[in-house]
Amino acid sequence: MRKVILTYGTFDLFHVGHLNLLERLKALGDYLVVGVSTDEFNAGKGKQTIVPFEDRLRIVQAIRCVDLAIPEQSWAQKVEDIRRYDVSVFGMGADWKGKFDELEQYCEVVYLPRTEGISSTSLKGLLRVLDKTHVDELKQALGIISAIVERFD
Ligand code: C2G
Repeated sequence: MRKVILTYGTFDLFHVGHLNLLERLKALGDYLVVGVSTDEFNAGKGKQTIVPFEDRLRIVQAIRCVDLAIPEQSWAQKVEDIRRYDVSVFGMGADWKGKFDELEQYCEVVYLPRTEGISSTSLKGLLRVLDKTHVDELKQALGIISAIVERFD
């Protein structure tokens, strides 16, 4: 009788924080089901993703500790998925602590520590700095600053 673990996420710009969480969750059982938020569902979360859903789903499915990747299309599908996959444990990172306690009537609910110092948001910030238009803005600003410095020389 396999012990099924379930989680959900956007997994944009897949990074080691996501991997740590998925591996920690897999260690709690034998079979890990991961719901990957669709682009439409993310729009509802107010989340702008860089990597399209199809690619995020493929990447998560390819992760060794993941047994099944499924689309996450609504907040409400969790109960359905818990029943469909006979889930023993639902788990999320600790930033969601308390948000899914109502699922305790269906299965165990755990919140695991997040990996500090990395997030898709911070990676997007880094990418923005490398973005060409942003570099042009920085060059323009440097031109203005050097003109001011010259006047004081
Ligand atoms: N996470 C983590 N450490 C990080 C970043 C993320 O442990 N440094 C965890 C989050 O706590 C979450 C999972 O990785 O459990 C996926 O994170 P996101 O892709 O940001 O997922 P989110 O947008 O929070 O979507 O229905 C639940 C939502 O779909 C969760």
